[in-house]
Amino acid sequence: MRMTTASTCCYCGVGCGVLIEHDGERILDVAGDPSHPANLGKLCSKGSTLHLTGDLGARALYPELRLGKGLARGRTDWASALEHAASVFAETIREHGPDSVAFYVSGQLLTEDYYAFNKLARALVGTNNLDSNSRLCMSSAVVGYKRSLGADAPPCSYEDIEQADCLLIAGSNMAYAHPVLFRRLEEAKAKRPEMTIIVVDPRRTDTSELADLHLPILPGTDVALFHGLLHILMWEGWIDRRFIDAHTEGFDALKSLVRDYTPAMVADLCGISVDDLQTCARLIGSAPAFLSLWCMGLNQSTAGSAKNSALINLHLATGQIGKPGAGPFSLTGQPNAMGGRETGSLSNLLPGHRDAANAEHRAEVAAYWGVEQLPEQPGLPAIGLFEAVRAGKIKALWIACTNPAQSLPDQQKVHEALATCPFVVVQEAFFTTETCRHADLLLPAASWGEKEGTVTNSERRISHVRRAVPAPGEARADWAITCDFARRLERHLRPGAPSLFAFESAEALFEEYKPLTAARDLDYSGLSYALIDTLGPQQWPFPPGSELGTARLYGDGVFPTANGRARFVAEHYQAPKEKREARYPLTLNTGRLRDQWHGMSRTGTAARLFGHVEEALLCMNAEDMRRRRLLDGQLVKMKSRRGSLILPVQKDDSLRAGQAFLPMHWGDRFLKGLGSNVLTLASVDPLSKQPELKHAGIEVERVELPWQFFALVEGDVQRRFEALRPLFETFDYASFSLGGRERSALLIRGARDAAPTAVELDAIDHLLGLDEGPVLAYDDPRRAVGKRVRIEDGRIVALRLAGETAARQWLRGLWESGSADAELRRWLLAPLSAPPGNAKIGTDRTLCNCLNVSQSAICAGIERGLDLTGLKQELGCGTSCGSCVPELKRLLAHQPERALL
Ligand SMILES: Nc1nc2c(c(=O)[nH]1)N[C@H]1C(S)=C(S)[C@@H](COP(=O)(O)OP(=O)(O)OC[C@H]3O[C@@H](n4cnc5c(=O)[nH]c(N)nc54)[C@H](O)[C@@H]3O)O[C@H]1N2
Ligand SMILES: Nc1nc2c(c(=O)[nH]1)N[C@H]1C(S)=C(S)[C@@H](COP(=O)(O)OP(=O)(O)OC[C@H]3O[C@@H](n4cnc5c(=O)[nH]c(N)nc54)[C@H](O)[C@@H]3O)O[C@H]1N2
Ligand code: SF4
Ligand SMILES: [Mo]
Repeated sequence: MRMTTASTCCYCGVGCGVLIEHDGERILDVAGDPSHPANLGKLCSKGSTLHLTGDLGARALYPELRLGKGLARGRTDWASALEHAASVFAETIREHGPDSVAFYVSGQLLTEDYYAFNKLARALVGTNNLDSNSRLCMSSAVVGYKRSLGADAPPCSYEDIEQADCLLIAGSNMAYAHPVLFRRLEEAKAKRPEMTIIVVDPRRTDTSELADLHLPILPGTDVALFHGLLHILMWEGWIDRRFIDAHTEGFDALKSLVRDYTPAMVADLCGISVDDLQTCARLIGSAPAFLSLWCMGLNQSTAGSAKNSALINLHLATGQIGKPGAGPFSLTGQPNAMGGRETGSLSNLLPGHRDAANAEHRAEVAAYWGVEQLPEQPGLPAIGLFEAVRAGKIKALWIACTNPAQSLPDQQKVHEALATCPFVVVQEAFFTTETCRHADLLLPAASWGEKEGTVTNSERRISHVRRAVPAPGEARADWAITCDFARRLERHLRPGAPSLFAFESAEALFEEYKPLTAARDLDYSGLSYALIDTLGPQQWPFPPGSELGTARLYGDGVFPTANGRARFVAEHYQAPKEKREARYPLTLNTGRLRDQWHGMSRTGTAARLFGHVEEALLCMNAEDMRRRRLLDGQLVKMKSRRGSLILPVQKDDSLRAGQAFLPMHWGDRFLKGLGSNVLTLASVDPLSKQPELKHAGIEVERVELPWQFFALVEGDVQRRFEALRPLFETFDYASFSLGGRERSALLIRGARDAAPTAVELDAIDHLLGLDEGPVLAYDDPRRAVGKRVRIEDGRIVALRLAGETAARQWLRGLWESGSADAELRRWLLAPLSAPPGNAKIGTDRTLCNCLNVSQSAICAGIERGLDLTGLKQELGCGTSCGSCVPELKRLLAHQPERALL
C-alpha cells in the first residue's frame, strides 16, 4: 500500500517540506509539500531526487567495534557497543578529567538530538568540549547578530524577498545553495523588474546572472566595500538620522572610521570601478526597502565577524530593518543550523541562546537540569578541538552526523589527529565516509525519512520532521543512541542518582528543552509537536498563548541589548590571511556544486546527480592557464603551504585572473589525496573561530603522468567502490564518480608515472569483473597498454583502458547507448588506442536533471532559434524543479561564444 508522510528535506537551510511516498518499508518517491510555507510545493534538483539516494550498499547497518588500532572492525551488538564506549569514556574522564573527551556534532542533527548531546556534555560529563560543524558555517553570523543586534536572530522572513526593492546578495550562490528561495527571487524579479538585485561575489555565478549589478570584488575585501558604501551613503545624505538617533549607538566612531574609505580607495582595494561602487550605494540608498542576503562568502573568513557587522551597519545606518522587505538576512546552510544555535550546541553557547561564559546562564541551566553546576572551563571550537586531539589532549572523541575528515581545513592534520586519538566514536548513517575509516566504534544512525524531531530553517521556522519508514538494519535515531549511551555513562559517573536521560521519545526531549527558551529572545516555549501539526510550521518567537509565530523582528526599533539600542561596530578592513606572493600567487576559492551535498555520502550514491558535473576539476582563468602553458583537461598539481592535489584543470571565464575555484565536495574517497581541504588553511576569525575556507594561497603546475587509466563498471556500485578505492593508493591521480541514468556505473580515472605491476592490475581487473567470463582483451606489453571490455547480452557492462585512454569518451558513449557493435570489436583487437576515425566523441553535461536534457541538445535548440519558452516547450528542460533555468538563460545570453561541449 502506498502512503504519504509529510516531512522535510534533509539538505539545505531553506527547509522545504517534502511529501514522502512509501510503502511502510521503502521510500518510493518524493514531492514538494504544497502546504509548507518554505517552498509551497517546490523542490530543487537535490530535494526532488532524495528517493534515488541512500543506496543500502553504502548505509551503516550494524554497530562495529575495533579492538585495537590497526585491526579491522568487527560487528557487535548495541548493548556491547555502548557499554564499551561508556567504560572507555568513564575511564578517560576519571584518569584525565572531563576535558579529555569531546563531542563534535552537526547542523544536520535534529533539535532533539542536539539537546541530548548538549545535556550529555555539560550536565553529565562536565565539559564544554561540544562543538558543531556550524563552526565552519554559521558562527560568524552568530557573532555578527549578537554584537550588532544583541541576539542571534535573523530578523526577516522569506516573504521579504518578494517585498524588497533592493536586494544585496553577498557571498552567496543561492542559485545552487538555496535554489527554492532563488526560484522565489526569480519570480519576484519577473513580476517587479524594477526591483534591483546586486550580487557581491568574486566569481560570476548563476546567482549573479540575475543581478542588475554584479560586483566581482577581490577575495576577502567585503569589509572595505561595505565601509565604502557607508561612506557614500553618508556623503549623499542617504542615511536615516532619525533611526540612528532613536535606536542605535556607536555611530560616531563608525563615522570617523569610514571617513578613510573613500570611493577611489575602496574601488581600488576591491578591484571594481568607482562607478559601480557609486551605483551600488545609490541603489541601496534610494530603495524604499533594502534587504541583504549572505552566506559563506562572508562567514568563512578570518574577517567573518567584521564582514557580518559591517553589512549590518548598512541596515542600521539606513533604518532598513524591522519592516517588510528590509533587514539583514543571513541564509543558513544546513537544515538545522538554527536548531544547533538555539540549543546552545557550540562550545561557547548554552541552551536558549545563553552563553557558557556567563555564570548566571550556567546557574540557570544547571538548576533546570538538577545538577550542581555546569563546567566553567571554556570549550574548544572545532579547529582548536582537532588540534587538541592531535596534541593528545583529547583522548576520546565522539563524532556525530558530520565528516570532519573531509570538511575541516588542513586535512593532513585532521587525519593525523584522528589516527592518533585513542578512541574515536562515529555515529553515521553512511559507513563510506572518510571519517568512518578512523572509527574505533561505528554506530549506525537512522537518516532522512527514518527519524522524528524538529528543525528550524533560515527564517526561524520550526517544522516537524516526521518518520516515514523504519531505519535499515539496526540503525537507530540519533537522540536514542545518545541517550542510551548517556544512561550507561551515568552508571559510571553518577551511580545511584536518578537518570538525566530517561527520555522515551524525541517529543519528550522537545518538551524538556522548550522551557529553556522561555522569556529569552527566541522563546518558543508555547510550541508543541501537536501545535505544529495543527497550525503548520511556525516562526519563533512563539511564547505560550501565541496563535501564530512571528514573521519579523525589531519592528518597534527595540533591540535585545542592555539599553535596547542596536550597536554600530567600527572595525577596519583586514586582508585575508594568505596574501598573494610569488610562491603561491593564486587564491583558491572553494564552494558548492548545484547537485552535490558536502562530502557526498548521500548525493554521491545517485548517478543522476553527477550529470551536471561529473568529476573533480580545478577551474582557472584562461590567462592564468596560458601563462602556465596549461590546456583544458590536462593534469595539474595544485600546491598550498599545507599539501598538494593532482587533478585535471578546466578553463572557466567566470573567474578573474589570479583566482581558482575547486568544489568543496571532493574528499579522499572521490579524489585521492585527502580531497579539496588538503589545501585549505585552518586560520580562524578571532571572535567566531570560523576558518578561512574560501581563500588559500596556491600555485598550479603541469604534471606529466604518462601512464593513464580509465575504467567503468556497472552494477553493485557502492560495494565495488569500497573494494576498488584502496587499490588506487599507489596512483598519483585517481578520481571516482558515477555515471549513467537508467543504469548506473562506477567511473574511475587514474594516472601514474609508470605502469603498476601486473599483480596490481590483475587485482583491479578482478574487482571490475574483467578477469574471466565474456571479456575481450588486447595487450601490448611493450607499451604497457591494455584494453578489456566485458560484453553481456550485446552490451558493454565493464571496461578498462590501461596505459592510454584516448578512447574513453567514445567507449563511455557506447556503454550508455547499450550497443556493442562490430566496430568496437575490431577496435578492441587492434593496436590502435584512439577511437576509430569516424567515432563520435565527447561527453555531455546533463543540465536538466529532471527531464534528462543535455547541454548539447539545449545548444542545438538555441541554434535553431528557440528562446527560453521554446526550449521549455520543445525539450521540457527547466519545467520541473527549475534548477537549470539560470544556466539556460546564460546559454541564451552568451549564445555567440558558447562552448558546445
Ligand atoms: N547544492 C548544495 N547546496 C547547499 C550545500 C551543498 O553542499 N550543496 N550546503 C549547504 C550549506 S551547509 C551551506 S553553508 C550553504 C553555502 O551556500 P553558499 O555560501 O551560497 O555557497 P558557497 O558556494 O560555499 O559560497 C558562496 C559564494 O561565496 C563566494 N565567495 C568566495 N569568497 C568570497 C569573498 O571574499 N566575498 C564574497 N562576497 N563572496 C565570496 C564564492 O565565490 C561562492 O560563489 O549551502 C547550503 N546548500
Ligand atoms: N573547503 C571548504 N570546506 C568546507 C566548506 C567550504 O565551503 N569549503 N563548507 C563548510 C560548511 S559550511 C559545512 S556546513 C561543512 C559540512 O561538512 P560535513 O558536516 O562534514 O558535511 P556532510 O557531508 O553533510 O556530513 C554529514 C554527515 O552526516 C551523515 N548523516 C546524514 N544523515 C545523518 C543522520 O541522520 N544521523 C547521523 N548520525 N549521520 C547522518 C552523512 O552521511 C554525512 O557523512 O563543510 C565545511 N567545509
Ligand atoms: S532548496 Fe532544495 S535542498 Fe534546500 S531544502 Fe529545498 S529541496 Fe531541499
Ligand atoms: Mo554550512
